[in-house]
Amino acid sequence: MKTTRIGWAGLGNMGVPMVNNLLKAGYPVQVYNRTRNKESDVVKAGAQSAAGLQALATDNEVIFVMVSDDEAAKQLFNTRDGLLSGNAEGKLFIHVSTVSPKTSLYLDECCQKQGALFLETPVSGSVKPAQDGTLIILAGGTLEAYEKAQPLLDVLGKMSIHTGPVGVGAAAKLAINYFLAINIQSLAETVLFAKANGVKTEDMLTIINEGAVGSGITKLKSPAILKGEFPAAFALKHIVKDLRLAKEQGLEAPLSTPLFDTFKEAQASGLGEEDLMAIFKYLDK
Ligand code: NA7
Repeated sequence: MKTTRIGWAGLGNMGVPMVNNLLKAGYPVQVYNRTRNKESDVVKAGAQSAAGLQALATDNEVIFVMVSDDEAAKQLFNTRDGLLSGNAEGKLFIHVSTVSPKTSLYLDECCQKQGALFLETPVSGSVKPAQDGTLIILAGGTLEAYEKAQPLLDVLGKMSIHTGPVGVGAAAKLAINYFLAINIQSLAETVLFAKANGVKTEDMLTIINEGAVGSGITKLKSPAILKGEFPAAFALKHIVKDLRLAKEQGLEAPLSTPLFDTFKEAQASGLGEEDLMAIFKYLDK
């Protein structure tokens, strides 16, 4: 059994498999999720349920936060009985959610005021790499915080990159998710264009995946396209959020506006909780 006591707030699609990997690696993990009954699976796997957010921070040495967006993260850190409401001095907060660099810098400042260390570690990869412990972790923060976090990051990912100070990891994450969105939408558009001209979807996916343009993401998403089922590995609403953040961060590239608009419209049509590959369903009309 490892001795570093870990707290984890946020047990969504990503949080659960990541906690499971820390448990499997022998770490004691205490958990908190806003909807508390969603803690039951990881508790069955050996985690403890924390009394609340304040207790999560005071009882543990390293506290991970993995929630939806900027507002959720700010709430968790700063509500009256939140993570920073007790004595947080000397704690290391590792913030895994995808948020804007501005929010990340703000959370870092809040932690510094309490004498705590802060590291942003958004991840590239969704549920499957989270389950397999093969995420790519984009760290931003001081070298001290990064080195302290490294043994835990090694459990969660196949690699971590210390990209620079707080904010740079968040920016790297927005950039890679822009690339992801382009890949997903272009895959959907290509297959639909081919289908409209008599090419079987299965054949078109084979042509893509066996050739130089095939990639990890085209291979990963092909079964969902063939089945026509899109359970969320990475919810479409999250890519809308990330594209919004990227645009707020200055992304004005030619593809960015139509891409953002299409995913936004798909979300408005009711596909927000499905996987981002459900853009295929939205465009297939
Ligand atoms: P999910 O599966 O949508 O899970 C979101 C989590 O965030 C879940 O635990 C939510 O708790 C929690 N959440 C959302 N809003 C709040 C507020 N206001 N307060 C507390 N907790 C909240 O997301 P993923 O796990 O796929 O992704 C997480 C991040 O990684 C996200 O930034 C992605 O872009 C990448 P709930 O269960 O609803 O009570």
